[in-house]
Amino acid sequence: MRLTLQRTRTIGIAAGIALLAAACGEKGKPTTSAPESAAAPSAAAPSGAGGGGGGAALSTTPLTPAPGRKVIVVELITDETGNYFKPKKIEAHRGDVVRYTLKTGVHNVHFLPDSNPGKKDLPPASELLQLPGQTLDLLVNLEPGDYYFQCDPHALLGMRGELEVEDED
Ligand SMILES: [Cu+2]
Repeated sequence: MRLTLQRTRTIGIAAGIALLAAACGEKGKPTTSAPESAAAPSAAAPSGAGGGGGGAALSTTPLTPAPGRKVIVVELITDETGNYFKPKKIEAHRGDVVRYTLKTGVHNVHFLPDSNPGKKDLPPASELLQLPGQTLDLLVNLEPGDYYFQCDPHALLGMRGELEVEDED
């Protein structure tokens, strides 16, 4: 009785080892097609800041202003008075970072092309921000001029703003 038990146990362990070995073997197989270098999109991160062209974008990761430039915080708010950007009018120089920051509510930021006739390099509409503290950074590299932006869900309720890009000084 005892012997049999012991025996089965040993067999069990042996089987386990065999299984393990098989699993390892499988993992060890040379991976045939490694889709690594498919396409490294140089999309995000206007790392140089300031100098460089390229379209603007609203970045969910914080950006750094160009040397000597600043971060301008614009809050996105829902409260008993409504839905709004604060401030709703901002002045920026090229190389500044406009940091849209969600305080309350659910909002996005959209530089609506139809409301910005003739303007180039408008960032595409952002996703909705839902978590307080979430940010969208815009490194300002737009041509000088006045730009309109809005929150899509609340535009008709007056959640609109204006970004004035100053001439270089
Ligand atoms: Cu909104």
